Amino acid sequence: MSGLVFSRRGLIGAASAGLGGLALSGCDRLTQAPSVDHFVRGAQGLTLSAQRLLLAGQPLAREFAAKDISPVFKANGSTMPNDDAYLASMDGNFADWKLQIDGLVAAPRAFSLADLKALPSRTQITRHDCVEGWSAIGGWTGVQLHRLLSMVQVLPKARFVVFHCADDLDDSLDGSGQYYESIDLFDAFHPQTILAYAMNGSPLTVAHGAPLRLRVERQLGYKQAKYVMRVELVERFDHFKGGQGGYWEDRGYEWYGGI
Ligand SMILES: Nc1nc2c(c(=O)[nH]1)N[C@H]1C(S)=C(S)[C@@H](COP(=O)(O)O)O[C@H]1N2
Ligand SMILES: [Mo]
Repeated sequence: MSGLVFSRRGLIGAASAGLGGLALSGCDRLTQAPSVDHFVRGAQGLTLSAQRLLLAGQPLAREFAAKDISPVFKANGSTMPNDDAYLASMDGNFADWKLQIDGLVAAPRAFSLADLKALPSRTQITRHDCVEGWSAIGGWTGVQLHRLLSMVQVLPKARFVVFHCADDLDDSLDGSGQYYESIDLFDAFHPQTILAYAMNGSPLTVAHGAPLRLRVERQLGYKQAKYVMRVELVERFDHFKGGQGGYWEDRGYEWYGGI
């Protein structure tokens, strides 16, 4: 496997060659035809398993024991979104809340909190590192993002996952202060990348991002988007807000916030 460079197009190309030399270029037009639809689906499946194979060599972020959990885990950034729809939903204990997943997917879908909790979950105790100079160990339970992505069927064109949040940090009227984040498909399919609804065994509090927040454990605190309302699959993110792929990235932070 050494010497393999991660490239969705390369993998799809290899897959299509193996399936009889069909080229996938121009697949946007081809997906209209039902006979070709079957083939594209097959290629997508192959791409996902190829991704999993590549991820097999990927390190997991360190996981800790329950005894290591920090007695205090600071809440940082927004701790109470100011959005009316969010606040109304919060008053109803998020019973009417839904996570929308759309963009470059074949089957866009909305998930209630109950839907998400009914799926298999993952719990991980990890260290959160904020660029402001503090760290804390916490336990997170949620659904692995790859499960949701396979349910909505990511299209071959997709390269990034954008998380749209409920909070507007600088209260700007034009929405430019709305928190958002993005990761590539590599991180999106990583087994420790989860959308968490519980922290240290209890439902996520509003201060920590209720009802749902991202945990992408090999990256810094600002990537861990809280109050996630919508997950959008995109080919590029330069048309969002400041074009750098995240609220803090638009204000100078690195897009890949590796630890
Ligand atoms: N929606 C949203 N997500 C966010 C933030 C925010 O202000 N709004 N702050 C980020 C930063 S800088 C950090 S360190 C963590 C803090 O998560 P915590 O409040 O659970 O400690 O959330 C990140 N995700
Ligand atoms: Mo942070």
